[in-house]
Amino acid sequence: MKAKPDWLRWFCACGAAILLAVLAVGEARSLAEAAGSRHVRSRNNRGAFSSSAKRETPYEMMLRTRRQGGTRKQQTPEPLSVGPVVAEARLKTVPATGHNPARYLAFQRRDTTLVRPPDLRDLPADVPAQALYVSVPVGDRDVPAIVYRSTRGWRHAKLRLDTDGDGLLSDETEYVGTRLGWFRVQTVYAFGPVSVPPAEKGARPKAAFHVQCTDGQWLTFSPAFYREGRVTLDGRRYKIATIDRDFDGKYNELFTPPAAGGRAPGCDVFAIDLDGNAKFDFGDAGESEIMPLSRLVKVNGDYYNASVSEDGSTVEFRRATPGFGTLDFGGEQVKLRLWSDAEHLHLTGPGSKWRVPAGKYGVVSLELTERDSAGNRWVFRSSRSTVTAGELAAFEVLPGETTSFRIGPPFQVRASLDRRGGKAWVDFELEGRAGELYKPGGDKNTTPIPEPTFRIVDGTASVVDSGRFKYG
Ligand SMILES: [Ca+2]
Ligand SMILES: [Ca+2]
Ligand SMILES: [Ca+2]
Repeated sequence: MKAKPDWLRWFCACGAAILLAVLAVGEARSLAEAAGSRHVRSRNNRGAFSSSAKRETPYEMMLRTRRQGGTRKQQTPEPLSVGPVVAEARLKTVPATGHNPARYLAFQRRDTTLVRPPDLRDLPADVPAQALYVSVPVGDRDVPAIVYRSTRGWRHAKLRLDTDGDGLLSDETEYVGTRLGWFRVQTVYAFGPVSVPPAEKGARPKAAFHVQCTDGQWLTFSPAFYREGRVTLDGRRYKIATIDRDFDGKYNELFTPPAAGGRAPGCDVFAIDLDGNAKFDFGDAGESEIMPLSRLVKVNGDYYNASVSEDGSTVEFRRATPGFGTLDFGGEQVKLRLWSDAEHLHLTGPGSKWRVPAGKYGVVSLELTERDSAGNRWVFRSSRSTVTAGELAAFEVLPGETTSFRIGPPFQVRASLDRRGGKAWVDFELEGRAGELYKPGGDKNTTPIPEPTFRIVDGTASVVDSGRFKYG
């Protein structure tokens, strides 16, 4: 939603906008509450709960079992037992061009700003009065950079990074952008591959990544190289890949929930061509051949522990036997996609109880089906931010234990305001009992509910702006 330039006026009006937006979803919300009337738990009781040891860390569990004379310890299986190495793959470095596994989960994004970082002491001579600045994530460093359209010659789009942190750009490589697809809706320039030497000499190999700038609003960064090799498991050969997502020179950072976003697991990435079509196919969590790095890989029904070396050049496979716990969604009809440090899963069906490998999980997407008292069937889908909100964003399944959730209606309406790239965004979502978030739209008896409308009014009740919410 585009804001009027008078920010003070907008600020006064935004509160009214939220109220109107809340009213606009009144029907969906009241119906959702009706659908949830069979749930009698109060919000104070919302969220995850497990049987006896639900909140215990492994250390606390150990203390408790010791207090109980060690009997429990004997009954609780280990989260994972692994055998000897059955295969070792050696991987070589290959460029990330064309259809490659680094295109999907291994890119990072940063918004631009018009504010020049105080550390940048000089600028190239052809910088116009207004340029864009961005901090580039390289491992644990933020490298300042400038993007601008040159005031000279062909007025090329250019990029420079202060890779050595001395505040000077004159000593840095100049990257000239190539415009991608002139008929695109968005204006996208591609730069690079850009290389950044390690902060300390010899500490890590050079980081190298591709950069794209979209509409001058944001930049994305994806690895210029990844590692690829082959492994034979149970007599069958598989192509595999390891990807250093954050350019820190290490390839072995495991997934730890919560994820930063639905395409941002926040860890390094692993890929395996399970169907043998010579491509790493990307799909939803639990089905994709490109996945956040985890302890377990399921190949042809068997579990393996895949141990990636720090430099990504070798992967050791051991047969693994995970301990299993139970995931219980209280009889709700759900479709769940989860990332984990154990196994990535796609779970579906009524009954909603599953036996899953013990591990730390985060829900990436959720679809919930409810029926109201009139027999209408409602389908609610998680919003993009569900991976970072509520109890489902990060939880643990312990071996031999049950982790339970009570989700869905009655919903609360959660509104937010954000200001990005010179625009103001008003957003709202429906929050279920475990703090999980849904798009306010949905399906009622297979018919999509239109996105709610909004109006912004100022202090004199005059309409400043109006429109309809849109959800991707
Ligand atoms: Ca410099
Ligand atoms: Ca890494
Ligand atoms: Ca494949």
